[in-house]
Amino acid sequence: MQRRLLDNNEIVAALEKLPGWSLHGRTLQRTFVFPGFVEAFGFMSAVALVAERMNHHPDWQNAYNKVSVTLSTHDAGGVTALDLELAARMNALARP
Ligand code: H2B
Repeated sequence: MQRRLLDNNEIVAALEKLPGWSLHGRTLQRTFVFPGFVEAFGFMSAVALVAERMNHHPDWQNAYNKVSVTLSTHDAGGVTALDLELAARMNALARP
């Protein structure tokens, strides 16, 4: 069940394989830093297509070359496997 709320132990274990991400309350957060605005916006565009396909969308903010992301499953009220999956895909897309 992809939308089952994960407990903190499960999340902390999964974060070992998700560099840059950390648990903040009931969300996962990471700030990605790029050389400039175009790279940051390109990343957001690539993630948007993945998120739409997953029907699972990030809460995020862009400031020039930085993209600050908060992930949670709103319908479940916390972190689920969908957030871990989207975090992993974002990490893969952010690699040069
Ligand atoms: N994204 C996130 N992050 N959490 C959700 O619970 C969620 C979503 N629900 N994208 C989806 C869309 C839902 O609102 C639609 C109706 O399926």
